[in-house]
Amino acid sequence: MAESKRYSERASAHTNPTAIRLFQIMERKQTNLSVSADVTTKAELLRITDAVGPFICCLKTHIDILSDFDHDLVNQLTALAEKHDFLIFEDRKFADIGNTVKLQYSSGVHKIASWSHITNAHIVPGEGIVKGLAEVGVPLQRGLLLLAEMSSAGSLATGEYTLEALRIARRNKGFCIGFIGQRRLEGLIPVEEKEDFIYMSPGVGLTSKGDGLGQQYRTPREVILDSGCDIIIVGRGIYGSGDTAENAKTYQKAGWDAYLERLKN
Ligand code: 5IU
Repeated sequence: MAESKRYSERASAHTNPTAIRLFQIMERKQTNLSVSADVTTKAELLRITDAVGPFICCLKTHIDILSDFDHDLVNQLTALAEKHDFLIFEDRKFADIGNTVKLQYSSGVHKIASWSHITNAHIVPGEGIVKGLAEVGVPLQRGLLLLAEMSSAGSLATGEYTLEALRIARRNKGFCIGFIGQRRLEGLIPVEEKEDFIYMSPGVGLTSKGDGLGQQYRTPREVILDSGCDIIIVGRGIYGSGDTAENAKTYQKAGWDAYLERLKN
């Protein structure tokens, strides 16, 4: 099972260039932390990114919430990704038919595919969404995550829907590198030894249990050790209050300690 292997071992066995880079960064920097910076100005996003950069493997963005988006921001984020050695994941949650998402991914104001190493998609429209995104993402060596589950209360992504995400990912292995979810799914359907999906999990907090708008938090230990996910995604727990860099360091340690403990099992 992938979850009992080191990230470095998984890097050597993988075939997707983005997945390989991600695992290598995780091992090199000893971090399974992704910071989600949901802020609405360029200055704030760049401040948070520079502060958390040394402690993360991946920065998760919502580029469409910025009031002052421009291409200089993309250049600066890309420079910070090189300076601190992390990947960029635009949490776009594509949800339309293949032909439309292809255009949303490649074009428009944001041109997501040109700078974002990883993006994600709902499977509501069916497999065509993956085919459409792949036409843009595969030539650029990008990686796609499917939304298998959500952290919010009352999420409809459960049961058969979640299993279908796994089946779609299996049929599109070169490009689908994993899932956004709350737990490893492989136990639910027999796994092939060579398969290795990355599980990134949002809804992570060390102190808070929720936000009054449906978000539900679990600890890094619950996510990495108990649920077998690979990467914790943390937002307000890091930039919400206190010292951003110190908070990131705390979550990095909590996530990495849980991973080391998992390896012992
Ligand atoms: N996010 C979730 N839950 C999900 C998915 C995405 O919280 O199931 I899919 C996003 C929303 C936000 C970040 O960008 O992850 C979590 O931020 P906080 O840690 O501030 O709640």
